[in-house]
Amino acid sequence: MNDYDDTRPGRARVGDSPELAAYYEELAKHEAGALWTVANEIEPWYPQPRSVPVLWRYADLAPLVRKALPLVRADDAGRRVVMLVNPGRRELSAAVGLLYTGLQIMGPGEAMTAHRHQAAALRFVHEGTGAWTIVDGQKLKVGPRDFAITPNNTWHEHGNEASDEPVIWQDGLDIPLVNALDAGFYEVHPELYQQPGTVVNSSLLSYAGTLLPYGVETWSRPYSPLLGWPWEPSYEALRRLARAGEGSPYDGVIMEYANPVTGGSVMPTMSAHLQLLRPGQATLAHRHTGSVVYTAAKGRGVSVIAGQRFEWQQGDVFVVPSWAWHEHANSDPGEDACLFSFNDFPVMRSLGMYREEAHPDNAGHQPVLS
Ligand code: GTQ
Repeated sequence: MNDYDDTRPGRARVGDSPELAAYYEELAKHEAGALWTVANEIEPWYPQPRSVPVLWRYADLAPLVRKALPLVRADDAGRRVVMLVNPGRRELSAAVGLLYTGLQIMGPGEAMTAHRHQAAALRFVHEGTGAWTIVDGQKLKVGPRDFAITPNNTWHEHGNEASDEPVIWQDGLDIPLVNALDAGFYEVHPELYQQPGTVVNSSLLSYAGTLLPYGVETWSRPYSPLLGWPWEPSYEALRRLARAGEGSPYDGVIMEYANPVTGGSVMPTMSAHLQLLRPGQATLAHRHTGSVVYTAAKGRGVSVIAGQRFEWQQGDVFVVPSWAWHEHANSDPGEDACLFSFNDFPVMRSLGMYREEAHPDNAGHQPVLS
């Protein structure tokens, strides 16, 4: 039986008649409607995302992002960002599902003003060595392929202290989620800029080891006290895990950037992963609720998403909509490939909506349609 058969008993299947049409008009005049006219649409058999799979090539986007540097002053724009917009989610400024992403450029010596908002933010650095951010008074320096978080409602500002090259980093925010919940707030810092503390990278000094600070403070906020994850130790962690075992059939060797105090996601609404595909490795297809934004961090490969084939290399960004079949392959026979990604799984899990399944046919692979 076809899963999509809405003529089955138990589904809404009311025909048309002039009497019904008149009745619907009467209801509409009272700001009311008949459930059975929309029931199958608003309660689909399984998720029907408006988002489509998309890949944005860094080689195409980076020149466009650089173009914005002389065109708009940072002070006027607030944040100088080129957003990646899913054709199915334009009205929400979403890259996929309820996740936003964009490429932000900061020129040499630039500093953005401080603000805070209900939306949570994360960063993945594409290029430039001079980037810094101040999160609630803590200054953090980040370099290429480093990951950092700006939890919701923390004061934050950032800039580029290099004298000769711009920084391009990728922002990931849950703005569309916050707006879907009608819960958005935004404040500009009363002094426009924060006073950075005297110790740089203090969250890394305290929390980036395998031991945790003891007895001095108890961390009770709902996000990770560690705010940054440099590339080298993150990549090294993956390589070590690769030595310890096979990894996941769907994701290769995959790790989560974790809150060191709880072991859980770095923030309550978004989680981030780093995964390694061995030379030539091809994973099996699976699907799950929750949307994912991927950034190729190293190497090159191919991902098949909802039957569409996407070739990627370092810097490219692509998205997997909720419940879309997807599988990844490293197309280099000699080098490993790494994907950074962020997602809304913590939302799915905390609301009891996380589901996952393996592709049942074709020895675990989906048919490639295009
Ligand atoms: O840095 O706080 O790309 O508020 C979009 C909205 C970045 C930020 C974005 C934001 C930010």
